[in-house]
Amino acid sequence: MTRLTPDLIEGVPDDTLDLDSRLLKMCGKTVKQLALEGAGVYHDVDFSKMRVACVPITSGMGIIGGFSKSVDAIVRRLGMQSYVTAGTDVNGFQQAIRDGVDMVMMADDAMFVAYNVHAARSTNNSWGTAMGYAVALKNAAGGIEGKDVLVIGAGLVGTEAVQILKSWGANVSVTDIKTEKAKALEERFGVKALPDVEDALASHRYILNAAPAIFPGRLIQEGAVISTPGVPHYFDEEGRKKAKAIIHDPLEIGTAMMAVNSALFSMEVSK
Ligand code: 2YJ
Repeated sequence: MTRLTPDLIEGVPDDTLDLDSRLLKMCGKTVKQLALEGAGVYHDVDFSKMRVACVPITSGMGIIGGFSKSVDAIVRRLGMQSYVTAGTDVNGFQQAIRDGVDMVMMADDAMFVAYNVHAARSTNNSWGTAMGYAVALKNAAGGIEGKDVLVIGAGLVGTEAVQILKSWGANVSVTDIKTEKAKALEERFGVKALPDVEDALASHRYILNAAPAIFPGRLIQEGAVISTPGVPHYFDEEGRKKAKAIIHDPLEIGTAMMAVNSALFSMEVSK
């Protein structure tokens, strides 16, 4: 899993309008609407009674400046109540439980979860990112059933994305610079493993990029729709001109998807 850096998430607490207006243009939906759809809900939900604690975690490579604050801002924008605990790690978790929160958000280097206290269930960021970006791709592509979709990267997010897109009836191909990883997904899920990342990219219009890769514009198809959680994020001028949509943000789509999905575990909401 790629580690976020403070400069990557610097703008997160303030830039929701920009992300929502970009998503509205590309997908016709806001972050909250995409997250609800990813959780199987097609109407607005009032989350104002959901109380969330974001716990900074010092283990491994330690605190990422601005991370908990950004998660807190994302959760608030969904209409939930949220705060960052004063204590870190187990101490912060204990504080959250003592305060009687409904959900705890916390991340170390390998795992980022939204834990619903009442349901004793969590949603992790790999699934949240894959689902959030798959829903965005589906909307930007005007439906995904029967379409050829390429997943780049056969890691945690890519593996989730392959399963999600396949379950929606897309013709899924997967590619990874480690060809054996793509091959393993071919065997597990009956998707197609493509050995050459560049050829795979050049031959697809609908792409979910779950790899830390930078793609030259010459390989991008005219009118391509690219849903791309991967960091670093960079597309050259040619790529930006040719693509119909490039969907990316450093943290918000995956985090909103996790928070909404876990919140719904303990809410009575019609589907
Ligand atoms: O609490 C903190 O500040 C840190 N322990 C946060 C660590 C955040 N985790 C990561 O950066 C993960 N490696 C990746 C998160 C995936 C976001 N798409």
